[in-house]
Order: sequence, then structure tokens, then C-alpha cells
Amino acid sequence: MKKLISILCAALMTAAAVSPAYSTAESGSTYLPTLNLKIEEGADYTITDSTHVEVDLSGRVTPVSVDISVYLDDTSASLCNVSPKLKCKDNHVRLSSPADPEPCAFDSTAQPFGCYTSAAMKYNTLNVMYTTAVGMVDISKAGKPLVWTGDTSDAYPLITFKATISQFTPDGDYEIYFLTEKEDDPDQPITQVTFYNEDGTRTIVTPNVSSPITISVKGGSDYTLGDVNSDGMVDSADSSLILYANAQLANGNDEFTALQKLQADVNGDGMYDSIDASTILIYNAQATEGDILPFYLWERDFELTK
Ligand SMILES: [Ca+2]
Ligand SMILES: [Ca+2]
Repeated sequence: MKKLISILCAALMTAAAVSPAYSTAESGSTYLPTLNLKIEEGADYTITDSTHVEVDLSGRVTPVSVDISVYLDDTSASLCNVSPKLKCKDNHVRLSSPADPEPCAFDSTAQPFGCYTSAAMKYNTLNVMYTTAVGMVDISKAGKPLVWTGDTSDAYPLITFKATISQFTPDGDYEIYFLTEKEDDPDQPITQVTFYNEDGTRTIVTPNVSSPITISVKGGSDYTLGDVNSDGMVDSADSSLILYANAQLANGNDEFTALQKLQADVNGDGMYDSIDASTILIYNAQATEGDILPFYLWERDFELTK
């Protein structure tokens, strides 16, 4: 079913690329629905207001996960597709584990419906797509417009996902936001919704989106993973230092301070060795400005498919 819906969505998106004005809830105006983010309660963090959460990493030996939900505010009752894309620019915070909505956020009495909730992780962006199976029915015979959530979409989230903060995250503020403009590559999907028009066509638009959620981290790391010589760079000098110190271990000499042992163990396996050294070299060769360690929690460009 998921695969079928996926194919269906792709076909709908293509068909709707050019379309006349869509039906609106407020006639005569350009109507856009709104996607909202909400921080859910959790034991490991403090919600200070609707867009702000504080995480204290003092003494933490494991990451902290903040639960965040996506809600839809729509009065048009003519949406056939919603595809929120969430992003955090900083790899210390990883977006993952979208949970299936329950129940699926559609009025199942009006139409057959489908829900495609796979997620792909790339550039630390979370991709989710929902669709009604409008391709399977003649909307003009359905007798009423497509309704996503019945009375109000604020009643329950479209989806809840996790923002996981590494315990080695430096103090500071980290933003999670709806991606509405392409930032990383020309083909990057962005947050969009698709309207079903009265004439049977479809129109894709970028919806209004709520303010970013800010995660404020305190008690976090005061060192940079990989920067074993603390010169502000993660490069071949650090790699060489790790290989040297590792070789000295074989002679019974422990060359590193406690801090250096933390800095050197970039894959988090409790040792500093040639794997950490080579990882630093790979990072140094591939990283672009703004990229950061740690590698052990996530790697560049990996795909996560649910
Ligand atoms: Ca260094
Ligand atoms: Ca290691």
C-alpha cells in the first residue's frame, strides 16, 4: 500500500505542476494553510515557551531526544497532499524516528485514503508525505471536499518526530524549522501542500509555516571532538597525534590527558586508534564550512528508510 501511494503521489505531483487557481476557503484571497511545530512534554528537557526548549547536558553520558509534533491548520478542506520537510543545520542535533500518525489524519468516511509516512534523512532533513487517495475516486461524485482532520487539525499531530542532541553538543541555540526553500541542492524537496481544485486539477503551493523551534543547550561540551591538539582545527595533525599516542600505548605509555582521550575517540568506541585517525582524515577531506563532528552518531549523506 505504501509503495502504491508513493507512486500515486509522484504521479499527482507531476500532473499538478501547472494549474489554475485553486479553490479557497476565503474566496477572493490567496489562501494558504499553516503547518505548526509543537514541543511535546519530556523528562529530559524543559519547555520554556511554545517555541523554546532547554536541554541540560551536565553529567549526561547518552544523547537527549526532544519530541516534536507537526500540526496542520487548514480550513480549505481541499488538501490532497501535505509534505512537511524539517531541518536542523547543525549535525549535533539529528532529526529522526517519525512515528506513524494515529489515526491517520484524514476523514476516512469521505474518501478512500492513503498515508505514506516514510522518512529519508539527508542533509539532516526529515521528509514526510501524507496523501489522500484522490486518484482512486472521482472527486465530483464524492459529494463533499476532502477533509484532512474533520473539525480541526489541531486535535492531534500529523506526525511526531525526535530531535536527538548528542551529549557532546557545545552550549548554544539550535534551530529546527520547516524547509521552505532549497538549501543544499537543486533537487532538494521542500515543504509543500497540494490543493484539489474544483475543476479537477491540482495546485501545489508552499504553505505558511510556524516559527522555528529553538533548542538551547547548556552544560554541554567544552571541547571539539577530533581536535586533539586543541588548535581549533580537525585535521591531519590530530590524526597523526592519535596514531602516535596509540603506538605509545603498546609501549605502556599513556600519552593523552583525559580531555584528549575524549577528543580523540571520534567514533565513540572507548578507544583512540587508527580508526579514529582515519575518520579525521576523511572528515578533513570532505567537510565543508560549517560541518562538525561527531561522526559516531551520524555520517554525511546516509539514508534512513522506515
Ligand atoms: Ca587540531
Ligand atoms: Ca575510537
